Amino acid sequence: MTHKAGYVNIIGKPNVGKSTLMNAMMGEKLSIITSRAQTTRHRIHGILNAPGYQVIFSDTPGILDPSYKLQENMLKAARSALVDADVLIYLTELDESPDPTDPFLQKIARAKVPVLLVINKIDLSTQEQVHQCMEKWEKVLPGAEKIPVSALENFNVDTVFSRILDLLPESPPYYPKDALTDKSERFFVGEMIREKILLHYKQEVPYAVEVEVESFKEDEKLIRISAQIYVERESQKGILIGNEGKALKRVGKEARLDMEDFFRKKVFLELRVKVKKDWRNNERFIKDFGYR
Ligand SMILES: Nc1nc2c(ncn2[C@@H]2O[C@H](COP(=O)(O)OP(=O)(O)OP(=O)(O)O)[C@@H](O)[C@H]2O)c(=O)[nH]1
Ligand SMILES: [Mg+2]
Repeated sequence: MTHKAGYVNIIGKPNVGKSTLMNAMMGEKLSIITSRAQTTRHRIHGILNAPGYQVIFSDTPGILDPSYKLQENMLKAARSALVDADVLIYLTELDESPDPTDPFLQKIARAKVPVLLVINKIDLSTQEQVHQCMEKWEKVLPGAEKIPVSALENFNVDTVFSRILDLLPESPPYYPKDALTDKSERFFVGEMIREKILLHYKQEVPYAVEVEVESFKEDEKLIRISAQIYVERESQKGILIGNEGKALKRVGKEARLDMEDFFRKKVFLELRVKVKKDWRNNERFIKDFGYR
C-alpha cells in the first residue's frame, strides 16, 4: 500500500478562523480560539494519522503589519509557512478585500504547490455573497481552487480534507505514527491560560501577556502545574490579579478545567504574575519565551 504524507499550512489574516479550521480537521482542540485578532502567536503542528496517510497541519499567526518586535516574530512564523508547504491553504472571510499588489499574495500566486483558497464563515453570508467573493479572488489567485466552508459549524470542511488527501504527495511519514503535535504539554498548558486571559481582559492587557510554565509534574492521580504570567507594567499586574485576586482566580479555575479535560486527570494549578518591563519589544525576552 502506498503512503501519503505532507505539510498543509494554513495562512491568512488575523481572526479569519485558521485555528478553528485546523481544530475542525483534527477533531481535537489543539489551538486556542478567541474572537480577538492575534490569538495565535506560534506555528503549531497538528498531526493527523491514518494507516495510509499522515497530514501535518500548520496553524500560523495571522498576517499583519508588525508594530512591535513580538509581532515581527509572529509574521516570520507565518511567512515560514510559505516555504515548506506541500499544500497551502489561504483562509479568508467574506469582507477581506485582496490587494493584488500585496507581496504576500503575489508569493502565494506564484507558489509551486497547490493552493486552496478557503472562504470561511459562510454561515454568516448568502450564496450570492459567496459567489461574489469567489469572483473577487479569481482575479488575485486565479490558480487556486476555491472552497467555501464554515469551520465553526463544520460545514464543507470534509471537502477541504478530501482535496488535501488527493493533493498530498506519496511519502513515508515525517513523525511517528502516534504523534499528535510538535508542541509540548507545557506549551498547551500555557496556551490554555493565555486563552482565558484573552477572553476576560480588555484592550491591551492580553497582548502584553506571556505565560511561562515553570513546572509540570505528573503522578498517577494528579498533575501539578505552576505557571508564571508576565506582563509589561505594574498597572497591568494589578488589573490581571483584580480585586482580592478574584480576576486571576477565575482565569486559574477555567484554565484548570480545560486542562483536566485535555489530560483527563485532576490538575492542581498555581499562577503567579510578574512584570517584565516592555518584554514585547525586547529581543532577548522574546527569544527566552521560545519565539524564533
Ligand atoms: N460565524 C463563524 N465564526 C467563525 C467561523 N470560524 C471561526 N469563527 C470565529 O472567528 C473567531 C476567530 O477564530 P480563530 O480560529 O481564533 O481565528 P484565527 O484565524 O486563528 O485568528 P488568529 O490566531 O488571531 O490569527 C472566533 O471567534 C471563532 O469562533 C465560522 O465558520 N463562522
Ligand atoms: Mg489562530
